[in-house]
Amino acid sequence: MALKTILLGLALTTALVAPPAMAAQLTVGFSQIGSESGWRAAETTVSKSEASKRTVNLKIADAQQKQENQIKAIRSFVAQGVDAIFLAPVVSTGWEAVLKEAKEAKIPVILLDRDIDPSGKDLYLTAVTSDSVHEGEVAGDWLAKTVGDKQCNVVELQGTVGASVATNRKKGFDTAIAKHANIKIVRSQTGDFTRAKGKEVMESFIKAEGGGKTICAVYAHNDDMMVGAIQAMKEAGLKPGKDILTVSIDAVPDIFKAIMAGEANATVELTPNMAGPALDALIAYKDKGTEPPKWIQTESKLYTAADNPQGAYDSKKGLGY
Ligand code: GYE
Repeated sequence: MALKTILLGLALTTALVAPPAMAAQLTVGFSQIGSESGWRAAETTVSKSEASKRTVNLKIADAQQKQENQIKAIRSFVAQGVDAIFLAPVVSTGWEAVLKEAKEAKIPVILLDRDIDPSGKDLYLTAVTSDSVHEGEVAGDWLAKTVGDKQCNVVELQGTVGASVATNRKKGFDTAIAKHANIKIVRSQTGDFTRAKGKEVMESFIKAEGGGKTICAVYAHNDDMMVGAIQAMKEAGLKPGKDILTVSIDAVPDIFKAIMAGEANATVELTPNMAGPALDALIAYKDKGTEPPKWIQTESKLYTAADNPQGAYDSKKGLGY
């Protein structure tokens, strides 16, 4: 073959395998709630790694649980002209004005892990969340199945007041137990999704319920509050997981430890990877104009001692919980 042909061939091959002109790197601003729970910490860690896998520049602003800080962060992302905004809304109301500003600036907003009121539907591109009503139902169904016909007084640790997930997890659980006259919620209070408040509120429930004797089960809207509640029960001389049943949500490594120790009974898993699907939807939208569905739903799976808690624990390690 003539040298010229070989050289031409080489040049063509190189042209074919050379990457196409690199799309401009995307910058995404993420208004994160804070670090109230192990799940939230893992979500932040996983978001960073999912962004770097896709060479997206992710700027995270920690709002320390305050909506006003989230609003400020969004305004600052708009001023910086980011390509998109991810928002984990601490509460479900009060977003209209700031999300309109983002919309006017043509910056798409994607909700992560919590929802806003339905009236705000046209103010965001998509929401990556679990079905949090269903999570509550899964928890309630597990309890109903476990107690059978036995009379069961439940105490409930709610998540942050006004958060979509707290409202929905309550609603789902209430619906599930409404079918069972023997199960009722006797006390319900917010523990703000934290271990410390979960423990504090559980202590007051135990006092109010004859040292815990009249409590059959604890339902907590997240595992961190349950870990706090387990501590409170142990300090009161009770045996969580035996005297008092537990069911909560998130599937953080520490709840698997408690399940293995026989001190917790069940958890509903929530993936900390909300950013991965959000980034894929965003990239497809930017590159090809693909409109994502309004809701990208993650799975909710129940775990008990029968579901290889050691394996679940191992698979969660290193994810930043
Ligand atoms: O379950 C809880 C957290 O919004 C789904 O927030 C999230 C919840 C999660 O702090 O642990």
